[in-house]
Amino acid sequence: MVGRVGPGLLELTEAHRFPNRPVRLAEGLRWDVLGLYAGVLDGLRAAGQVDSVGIDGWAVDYGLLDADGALLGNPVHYRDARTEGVAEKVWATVPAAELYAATGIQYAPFNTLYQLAAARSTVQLAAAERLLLVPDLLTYWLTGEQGTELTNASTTQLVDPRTRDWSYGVADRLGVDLGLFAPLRRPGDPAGVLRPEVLEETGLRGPVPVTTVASHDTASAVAAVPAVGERFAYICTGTWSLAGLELDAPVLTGASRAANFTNELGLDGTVRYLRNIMGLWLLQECVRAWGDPDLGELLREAAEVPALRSVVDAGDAGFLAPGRMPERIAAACRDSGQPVPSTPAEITRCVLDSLALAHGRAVAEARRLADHPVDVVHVVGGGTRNALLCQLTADACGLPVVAGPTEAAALGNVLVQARAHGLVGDRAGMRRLLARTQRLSRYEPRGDAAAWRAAGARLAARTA
Ligand code: LRH
Repeated sequence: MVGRVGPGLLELTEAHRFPNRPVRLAEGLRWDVLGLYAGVLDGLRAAGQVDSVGIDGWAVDYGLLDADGALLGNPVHYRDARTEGVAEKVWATVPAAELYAATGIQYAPFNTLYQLAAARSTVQLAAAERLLLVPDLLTYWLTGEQGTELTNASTTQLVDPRTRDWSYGVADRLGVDLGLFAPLRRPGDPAGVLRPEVLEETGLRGPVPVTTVASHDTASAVAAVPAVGERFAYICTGTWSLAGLELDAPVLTGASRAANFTNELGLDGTVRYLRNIMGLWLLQECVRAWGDPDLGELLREAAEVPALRSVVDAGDAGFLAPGRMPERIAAACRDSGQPVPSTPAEITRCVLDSLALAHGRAVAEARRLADHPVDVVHVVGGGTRNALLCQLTADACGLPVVAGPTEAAALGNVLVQARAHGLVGDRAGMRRLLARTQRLSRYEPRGDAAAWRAAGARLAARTA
């Protein structure tokens, strides 16, 4: 994505798009990270001369390097089964409540901390001198320089959200060698320049600076929420839905832990207080199983299916792994004594109702747990293209939804680079520029908030 930024100007154009296809090997689910790097180089070639480059990507996963800086094996996908049952073993050393009090990070089986515990006795980890999170790994290949960007580092569950530094106590008790990680760097910090070999391959003229951005894609997306003031909630929709608030300080209470809210770090030391919801992954996996039918038509048919007939718990980690998603959704409805959706339109409606319900519950609980007022819900990311999901989300939240921008992560990435180069002002200034320049749609809540509350209560009772 190429951004152009100036006074009253914020434009994004797509230079090149490439798929990110995980590969299932005998040893498990792996990322094709060399394919991704090749895609990045193709993207730079297509982009042409640029003033700065920044990389963001998904959280928690990493590559290991040996003493020569060579990659050891293919990075493991967070949906891989290796972390099953690992958290319980970690909690035997540091109880879950203490981990939450120290790191503020929600329980998810794939947090880097649990991945490292799962890898403990592997040859690769023993041989590793360095661990780089995926965006930091790509940045390293572009520049030859290593660092650990803070917003993404927070998703390892090894960072203290109060000091915004490593949680030395947790690492020590769990035997995690923090020396594996490169020094922390923050959004806006320089990250080096494109290596001569990269310039040669892409045809760019050096020097081209690489700038540290909020390298966790969700942190970049939250930075690009076009909110005015502070009384807003956001939902970053894509493969995941990340629903919550931007706060100045973490919420580390027992109630917050019980509700499985996370305190990830955002731009400028803010806290992203949010909950992970399975997101459009549920639909993507169904669509894959159905052989990629026309999505527009499927959504039109789903809009005709009566609302809230059956809902599943879109926060359930049981939906994490790929495969057989329509059957798994139907089984979840059957097991909870609800009508079983069978046609693609019925299953799609069940997924969208379930997502909207989970969005509504997350926003309501975040408001309550953080004691933070919310007048409007900003929906950003790929899900903004799905008008039915946006409308249902407004209905379930009982609040207006402002949808857009779609490419929020890319815009947040570009704006942080632009700010580092003196082109835009502070966070509020970035948001004003977004609100002025991006196409946004507004959805008003339609009546029956009580029906959504009742559906939520029914689901909670059935899945208890
Ligand atoms: C979204 C995301 C999310 C993480 C998940 C692993 O792309 O970064 O914030 O929880 O991937």
